[in-house]
Amino acid sequence: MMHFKTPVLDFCIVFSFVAVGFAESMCNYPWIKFSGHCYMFGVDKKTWFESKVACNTKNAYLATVETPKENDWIIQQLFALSKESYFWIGGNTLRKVGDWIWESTNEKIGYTFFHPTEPNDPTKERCLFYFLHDKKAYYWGDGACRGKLGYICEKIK
Ligand SMILES: [Ca+2]
Ligand SMILES: [Ca+2]
Repeated sequence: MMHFKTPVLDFCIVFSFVAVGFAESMCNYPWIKFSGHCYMFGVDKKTWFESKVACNTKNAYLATVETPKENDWIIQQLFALSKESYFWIGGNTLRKVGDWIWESTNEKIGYTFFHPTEPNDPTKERCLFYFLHDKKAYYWGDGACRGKLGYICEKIK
């Protein structure tokens, strides 16, 4: 109990309260935290470009899905949300047909989770989205960028 009164310990207690408060304030509703990032699931339907702008105005970007863990977590959220079956994410081939990149980083898409029948129209469908197949499973597909879907924003916490 003697130690509780030392200035150093008092400082540590105050600091940890401040640190926890700060971290929580960075993923406020409707943002959801996963692995150091915050995600927001938009269900007001927008084109891919409108979705990108909507994310950018929230200091975020259309989601980049780079690992199976991130993909699995997002799909869990989509099932939990169950308000919309189509969601834009940040992948596109706008610079070159068949050349998938993430819009926010310009990096080539490595890991993918396309349905076996997708991508199925490389010249016309140049933006990346999640869709619910047979009401059972979410996959990625290529879609016409002007289509109006839900969207997933992501930002660093
Ligand atoms: Ca990501
Ligand atoms: Ca397609």
